Amino acid sequence: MKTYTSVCPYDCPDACGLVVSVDDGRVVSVAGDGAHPFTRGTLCPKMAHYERTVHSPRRLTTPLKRTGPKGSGQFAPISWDQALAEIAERWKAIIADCGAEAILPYSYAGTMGIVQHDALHGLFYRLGASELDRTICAPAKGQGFKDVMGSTMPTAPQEAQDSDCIFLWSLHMVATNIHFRHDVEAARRKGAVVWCIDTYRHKTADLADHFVAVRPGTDGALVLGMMYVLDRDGLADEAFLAANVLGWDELKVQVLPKYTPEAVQAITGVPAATVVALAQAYGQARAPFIRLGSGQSRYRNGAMTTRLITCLPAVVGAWGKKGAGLLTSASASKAYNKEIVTHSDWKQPGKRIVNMCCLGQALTEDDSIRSLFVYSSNPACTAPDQNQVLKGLCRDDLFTVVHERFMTDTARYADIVLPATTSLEHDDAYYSYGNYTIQCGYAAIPPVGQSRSNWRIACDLAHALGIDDEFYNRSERDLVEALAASTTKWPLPVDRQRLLQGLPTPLPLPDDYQTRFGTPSGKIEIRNEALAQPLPDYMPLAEDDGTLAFVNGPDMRILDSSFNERDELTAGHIMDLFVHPDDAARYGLTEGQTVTLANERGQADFTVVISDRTVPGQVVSEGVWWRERVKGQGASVNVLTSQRLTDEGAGSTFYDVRVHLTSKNT
Ligand SMILES: Nc1nc2c(c(=O)[nH]1)N[C@H]1C(S)=C(S)[C@@H](COP(=O)(O)OP(=O)(O)OC[C@H]3O[C@@H](n4cnc5c(=O)[nH]c(N)nc54)[C@H](O)[C@@H]3O)O[C@H]1N2
Ligand SMILES: Nc1nc2c(c(=O)[nH]1)N[C@H]1C(S)=C(S)[C@@H](COP(=O)(O)OP(=O)(O)OC[C@H]3O[C@@H](n4cnc5c(=O)[nH]c(N)nc54)[C@H](O)[C@@H]3O)O[C@H]1N2
Ligand code: SF4
Ligand SMILES: [Mo]
Repeated sequence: MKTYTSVCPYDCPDACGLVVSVDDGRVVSVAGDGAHPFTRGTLCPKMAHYERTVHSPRRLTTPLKRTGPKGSGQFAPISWDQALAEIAERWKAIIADCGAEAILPYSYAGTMGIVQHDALHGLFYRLGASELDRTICAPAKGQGFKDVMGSTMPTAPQEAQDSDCIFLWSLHMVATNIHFRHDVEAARRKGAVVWCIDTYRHKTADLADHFVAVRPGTDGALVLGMMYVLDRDGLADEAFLAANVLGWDELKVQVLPKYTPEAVQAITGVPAATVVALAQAYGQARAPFIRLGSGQSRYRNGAMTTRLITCLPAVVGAWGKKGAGLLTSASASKAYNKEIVTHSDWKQPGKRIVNMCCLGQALTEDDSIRSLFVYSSNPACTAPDQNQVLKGLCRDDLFTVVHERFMTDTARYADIVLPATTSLEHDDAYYSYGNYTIQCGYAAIPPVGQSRSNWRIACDLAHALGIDDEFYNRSERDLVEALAASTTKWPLPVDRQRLLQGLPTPLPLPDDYQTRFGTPSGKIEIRNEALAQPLPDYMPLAEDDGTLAFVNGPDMRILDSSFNERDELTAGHIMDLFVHPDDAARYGLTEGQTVTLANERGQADFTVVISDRTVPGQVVSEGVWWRERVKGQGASVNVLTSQRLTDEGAGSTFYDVRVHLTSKNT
């Protein structure tokens, strides 16, 4: 038995350190690394048995060619040589016929490792293919923070240990950021109070001292109500504001008067007294710490909402105080020079750019995309407007290649499926977007079956297409070493030896990282002259058709659609729907019955769970499930979500959904 340190590759802010035990070429167990500054020795339920994913009987082990209709899942094994030759031949013909923009790559963060994540970018730039705008997660949140703080680094999570008041804002911590709980509990032991602000009372809310239920998409108004009270009650830090912040005086005069607690109650559904209590808790805290999740930003007003929340620490002068701050996403990726892998110098100007949230439109509005290459992502399940995406994937004139570890919803529509390695079968350099740690992970076992890594595929395809560049002779290990060497650009020295040894490596933070503001003015910009709307204000959402708001939050057992391969994790309830007792009475629903949610995009069936975890007028379902796991027509939550984009950042609006409910027996 041998043990290796490694990194969790998934799209999760924790980026945990792993200790992997290997016996005779097989992974036998995976544990949390006690030496990792954020993992602190524990893993989430998904990764505690990562070996069941790595050695799953569902792993794809050979290239496959479709033998039945698209979506049927009927394939026959072929050799790698056949698969690569066929892809090269088809692409050459498409390029000759309609130009390389007829090829669209589609990928996201199936693995967060930089080498594998970006491995194919250069190849598609070089070909002159259409480019993908990778916006599905939370670009509006990033933009909203940047609008106020510029390049200022968000606060490190461990700082919260010294906070006396922590706000878990739009964050289902127990599901999506479980190791932050260590910091929250450490603060609590010293007397900190915890508030949770969300649309429904999930298991994270159960851990908080106070829960505030806000109407979907209205947090901007809630923040303005808090600022109204902070100003009214003399809780704003006027000295800090005068010295460090632009625009507070204008905001006070031009915007805040509209947001009395009563007016905010009408918009947000938060009782006026709670608006006041929340503001006072924030304003009176010695060191208030906000951990902001992404849900609030996935609306048509999402960037504006984040922008308003980002103003709060400035109003009370929280920046630079021990224990205080705001963590949206950590800036650890800045430690590396990603260009070593990405090769954006190969980009060709003027190429078509497809927003990944609009894949359905891109594939169906005309037939100009003739080939789709999907890797590290499962858009048939996770992209919005599932019915339109599936319609596009059904096109007979679309040549689809999917590089995957499992027969996902998307792989079922492929003409050719290529088997992919897991993170324990390839090398990579990782960073966290929820804490300031970086780490390298190296192959601990040989590839399962004939699977090949993204980097290997990039090299194979380059050679098959006759692209002769030295870049494609480099090894993964070589790229990892180059990335590790590039960390010299981090403001303080990084322990590169530790990093190359595959050990969790903390990024040291400058003493003034919370007080040197990375904006053009050098000040916090509540008023940002560069924006179309220089002063922030709440943007109401236009009312859509639909009687109920539909919140489709994360599930603890899976991660986006990853881990659906694990029967033991997905055996319990899926597609449950929290319905408030008042709505259950209104619709005459009983516990456990099937209901249909529908809107202009599609319909899906759910099992009713009557619960006061949600509020009247809002239904909630957790998890993005593979279609094969969903009863009936295989319609999962994304038949209901929309391809509309956010106000800034062109991001997804997964939570900005309204639906009608019908019960099967009425
Ligand atoms: N177990 C598990 N872990 C995950 C994931 C997963 O699916 N499952 N997904 C991974 C990915 S890709 C990401 S980006 C992160 C996301 O991690 P988070 O940011 O925690 O998750 P989100 O899905 O963005 O939603 C967070 C919360 O926002 C709430 N919310 C929705 N609308 C509003 C609103 O208008 N106001 C407020 N205050 N709250 C609102 C939702 O109810 C939800 O509880 O998690 C990662 N980790
Ligand atoms: N309704 C609803 N939909 C959502 C969300 C939501 O909250 N609600 N969340 C959204 C968010 S935040 C995100 S980020 C997206 C994510 O959506 P996706 O990008 O589709 O992410 P996953 O579902 O995790 O699928 C990743 C796939 O990559 C594969 N994979 C893993 N490692 C590798 C590798 O090394 N190589 C290759 N080739 N493949 C690999 C995995 O097997 C898996 O099938 O989903 C979005 N969809
Ligand atoms: S908490 Fe997140 S980073 Fe840690 S092991 Fe689980 S999925 Fe991976
Ligand atoms: Mo995400």
